[in-house]
Amino acid sequence: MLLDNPHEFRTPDFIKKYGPVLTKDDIPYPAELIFNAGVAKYNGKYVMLFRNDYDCTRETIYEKSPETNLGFAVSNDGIKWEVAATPRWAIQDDEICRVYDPRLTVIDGKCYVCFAMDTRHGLRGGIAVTEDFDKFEILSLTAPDNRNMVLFPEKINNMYMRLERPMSVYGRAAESFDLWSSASPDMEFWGRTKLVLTKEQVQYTNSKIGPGAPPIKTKAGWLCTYHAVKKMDVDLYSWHKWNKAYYGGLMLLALDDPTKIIAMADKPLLVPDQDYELDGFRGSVIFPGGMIREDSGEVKIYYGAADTVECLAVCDEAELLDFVKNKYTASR
Ligand code: BMA
Repeated sequence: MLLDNPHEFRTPDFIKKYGPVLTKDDIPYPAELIFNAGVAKYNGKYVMLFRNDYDCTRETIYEKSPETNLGFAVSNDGIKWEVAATPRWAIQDDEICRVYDPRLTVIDGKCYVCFAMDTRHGLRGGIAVTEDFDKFEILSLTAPDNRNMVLFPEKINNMYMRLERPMSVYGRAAESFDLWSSASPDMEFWGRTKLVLTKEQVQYTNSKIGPGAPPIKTKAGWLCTYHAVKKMDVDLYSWHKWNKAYYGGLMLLALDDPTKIIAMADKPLLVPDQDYELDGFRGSVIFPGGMIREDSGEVKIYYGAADTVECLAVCDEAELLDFVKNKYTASR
């Protein structure tokens, strides 16, 4: 059965959706919701760190929060994944409740993991480094509340840079979160924090925005995805009452100063329009977390769909650049 699509936009036709590349059926340990993965090319393979929410069912998930761990998978082609026998990262102690929504960036041969950490005293954004996806060394944690951090893949003007989404409570209307950047000389101390994109600049959102996948470098600028939330008047297909649609957006930041936007697509890049995106734990959620540019110019975009499965969409860098400058026409 094809579900009704309640969205006013459609995914542009140059995006080829592959569908889910990882679901709970692929996981050799307790797993229910597989989504919001970070993906990178590392030591000649594609690597993925994915979020696994488990110990939950459709009936009970709102009475009892699921458990969360991060699983690890490798691939030769970025499409078929081999999942490691055990989960790789789960932290829980008196203060830390869980880590989730990882994003991966390789810098100078090391793999950095940005993650969200729920603690008893608020939500923190963290950066860790790993060489083997077995041991993770945490390099920095933000003050609460902050999350959705992504790192640029190289130093810019001699500084590491990240995009992030602090959650302003007092100075802003409810759930009006924006996208910011910070810089660091060493991955530990972060400062020079600047506002990059406000939710008012995104025409198709009436709620919050936040970074998506780590940016990729093109000759024209840094291509960055972000998520943008629209509260809908209709109930979306979900395991529970849910009306927040998440779209994938696209912007281009200046190469020498990525706090400056040089182009922005006025329509969403990824719109939930397939059954596996429309229906699930939280229907109509698209959450980009990984983007890989191949030497051929092909770009692979990985995203969580409906907070239930991990998906892949493929397109071409040239088409993304046309789209971000609002020059894409279906007939090109
Ligand atoms: C956000 C985060 C994401 C999730 C999204 C939609 O606030 O919790 O992990 O994918 O909501 O539920």
